[in-house]
Amino acid sequence: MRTQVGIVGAGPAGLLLAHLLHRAGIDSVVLEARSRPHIEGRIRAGLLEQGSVDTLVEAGLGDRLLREGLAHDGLELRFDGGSYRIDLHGLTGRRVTIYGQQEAVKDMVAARLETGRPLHFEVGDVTLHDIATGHPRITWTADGVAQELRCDIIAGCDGFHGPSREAMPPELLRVYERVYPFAWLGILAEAPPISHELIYARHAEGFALATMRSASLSRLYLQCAPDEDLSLWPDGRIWESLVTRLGAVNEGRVIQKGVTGMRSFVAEPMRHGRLFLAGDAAHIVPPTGAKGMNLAVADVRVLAAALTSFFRDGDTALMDRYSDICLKRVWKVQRFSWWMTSMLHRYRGDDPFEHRVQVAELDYLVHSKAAQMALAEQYVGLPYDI
Ligand code: FAS
Ligand code: PHB
Repeated sequence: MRTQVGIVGAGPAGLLLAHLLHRAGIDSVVLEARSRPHIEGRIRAGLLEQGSVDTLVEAGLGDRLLREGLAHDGLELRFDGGSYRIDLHGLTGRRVTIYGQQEAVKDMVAARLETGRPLHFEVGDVTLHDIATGHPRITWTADGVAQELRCDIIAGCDGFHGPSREAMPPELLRVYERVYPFAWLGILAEAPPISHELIYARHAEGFALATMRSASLSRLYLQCAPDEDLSLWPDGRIWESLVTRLGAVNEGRVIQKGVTGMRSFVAEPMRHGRLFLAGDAAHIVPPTGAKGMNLAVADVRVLAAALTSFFRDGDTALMDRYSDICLKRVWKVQRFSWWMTSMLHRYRGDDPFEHRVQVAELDYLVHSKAAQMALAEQYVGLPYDI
């Protein structure tokens, strides 16, 4: 099999890249380890920056997003018994949109299948070869039959646990990581959201976040231990803890429950030879800043432009700058996500100094327009570098 770009992974990064390349007349093959129902059912991110919405709409992927997405002009912070709204749109003229990641994946899978170009599900043993040459290859198995794809470029969009980052020469790879001493227990519940906007709550018992997927579907998270045993959290205990931390909730049938670990992770560089990493394959952020999927979109915008220059004009300038351009944004978003996480979570529960400093940070934030502008312009999404 031969193509121009071999894409490993059909998450937001891989699917969006395939779509943008197809629109530029560049051929690709997408290889995905899981089944279509699995990737379309994976409950993950939910919040899109203005730039991500604009990117999807401009690419012709935004019809349902514009119909069903929930546009938000602000968010709420709760701490020390108080409740404060940050006027995102008033401060920046931009807004964020709630649209489940799995919905965006469904839209992009449908768009890919409509092109008739290859998207292989349930592939096995994906292995990258000759990435430092001009003729990289990907081998894999489909129904136990060995396959090979010869291509000009490989895009590693296979998430944190995929093979692409592992294919980078270890002596060239620099990894930066911080693992947080807590996780998020997330639920999806058939209950109307308690507010039309998101609520981030800092509480002595721990962090909580009230978000949503529709007017009748709530998405709620609460801070828990990093190795939390979900069996110790029956629904009743979850609702009780959410009431303690948020002040009030609308209870309903819990239809999904899971624990998500929290880490900050960056692998540099994001490119070696003809292999380009994008999205979670290169970086992970704690979800407090709602940036994971949005960073994947930002990487792919740069990669699609770089590969278009390469295939159309033989110009490698943008390819050669790909990693540097992406990492400039990645590190700003890492810092923002780390800051939001540090301000809102209980680290060392009995540390009175930590408690006072966190409350002071939040108190300064909600009483300073300058501080609110700093939060707002990062939360709605910084302008793209290119
Ligand atoms: P993805 O991980 O989405 O996609 C990678 C794809 O590669 C997957 O489909 C995988 O099956 C495939 N793959 C892996 N190995 C492969 C192989 N060997 N061969 C072929 N395919 C392979 N972000 C937020 O902003 N807010 C949140 O609340 C949030 N919650 C999250 C909860 C969980 C449990 C996780 C894991 C992540 C969460 N994220 C959240 C972050 C998440 O949304 C990611 O940032 C986003 O999925 C990144 O997209 P991709 O880079 O495409 O990676
Ligand atoms: C979500 O809706 O899943 C969500 C929103 C904001 C976050 C994290 C998750 O910071």
